[in-house]
Amino acid sequence: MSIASRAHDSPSSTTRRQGSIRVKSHASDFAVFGGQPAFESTLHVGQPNVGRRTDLLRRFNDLLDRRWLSNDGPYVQELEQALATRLGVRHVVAVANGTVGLDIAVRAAGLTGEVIVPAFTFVATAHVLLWQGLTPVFCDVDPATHNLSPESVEALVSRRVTGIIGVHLWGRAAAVEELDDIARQHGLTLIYDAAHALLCSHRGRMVGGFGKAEVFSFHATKFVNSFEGGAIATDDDQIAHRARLMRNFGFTDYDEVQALGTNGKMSEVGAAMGLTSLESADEFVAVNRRNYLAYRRGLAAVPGIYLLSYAEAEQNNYQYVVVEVDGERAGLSRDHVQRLLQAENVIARRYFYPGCHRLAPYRSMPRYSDLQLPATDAVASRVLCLPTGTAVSVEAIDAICHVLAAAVGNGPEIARRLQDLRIGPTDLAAFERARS
Ligand code: T4K
Repeated sequence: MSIASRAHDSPSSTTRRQGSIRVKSHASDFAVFGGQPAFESTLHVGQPNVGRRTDLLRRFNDLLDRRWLSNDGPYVQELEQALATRLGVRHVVAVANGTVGLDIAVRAAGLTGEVIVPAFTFVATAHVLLWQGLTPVFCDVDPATHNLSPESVEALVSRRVTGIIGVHLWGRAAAVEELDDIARQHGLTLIYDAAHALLCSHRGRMVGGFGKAEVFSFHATKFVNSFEGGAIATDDDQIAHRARLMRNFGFTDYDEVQALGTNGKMSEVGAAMGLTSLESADEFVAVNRRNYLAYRRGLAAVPGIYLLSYAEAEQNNYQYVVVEVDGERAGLSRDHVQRLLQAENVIARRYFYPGCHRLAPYRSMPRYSDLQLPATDAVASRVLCLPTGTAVSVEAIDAICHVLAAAVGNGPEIARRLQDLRIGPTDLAAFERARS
């Protein structure tokens, strides 16, 4: 990534440079209206972190020399041990990805019938349930935390419900005490989708040990990655045993299958990346925190664009920089902001718009077609994730914040011009036409 370095050459614009930032003062300075983009190359949310390359390549050589590429190899075992130690849990079962991990955890924990899940989450959380014939009961979130609202969970408990999947969205822990109480009172099994929450804590305790099991993702876009990958963490010996069997077709010996299972194994090459990534995790967190603080400084005085905060008393991985755009105060909707940034070569993401209940296949299923989840709708219409991670410098963040401040400064005019151009949130063709 590099901030645009050429001086602006369009005679029709007043864009000028200040330090390394291309200053935008008027609506016409924005790339969406023909100005020079703030960045010459594209900035993404989720650009992968890469740990120490020499260690990674050494591990690749080792595993090739060993000719042990998968099936519970030494790197997988080492990664599981390293994670169990860092998380303070009895068992970690490494898996091929977070989705398979959730699938296995749901089965290993014995969930049946209906399961309460937030609608404001990555669709995988819901898909694993429907995929195995269970019924997701979509629940609203608390608009302040973006996590399951315990009151709404309580209201959805019925005799068909056997469990709850809480999500620690953005790495901020769910309301674990309240959810624990509800689960205990009603005899429900509580598990967590901890895809975002590796190395995060709640009241000083590491995520990984809450509920019956917690599932992490080590997808390429996560701050610790194993290319693809995930892990189930649990203190429950039975769940761990079942998860290990299920991960490997139910095999207990060469010719002995004891249970139904799938292929959820992590490869050795993935585990090598995971170990290397985990070794640099504290450095990644430090960069993410630096970036988060840079956004906090840069957006502090921008009306209508509010950065979601992380509790400093806890351990956080800061891997998601999340803002909420208040359209009225900013003079621009979230979708307008996303469009503007896209033209500046900043690909911000509307995670997790529009909420699972409004995605296929759920939205056309009678159970969900009229479902009203006002907090989910409101949050999903405001949230925008901004680029961070080791591929993003403070200088780049200053430039993004400058673009956002200037956009809000010209909010009503920009909104009007975008509307005149009929640029909608997913209208890429119109966007390209407007740019050319
Ligand atoms: N539960 C929750 C709450 C989750 O958020 C997720 C996954 C899961 C469960 C399931 O875990 P996994 O089965 O995935 O392990 C991405 C990720 O694919 C997904 O892992 C993640 N959550 C989700 C929030 O984000 P997309 O659809 O946004 O991916 P994509 O291809 O648009 O990539 C995101 C950005 O990252 C792009 O702008 C480009 C950049 N990127 C991506 C890759 C793969 C790179 O720069 N390099 C890369 O190698 O889902």
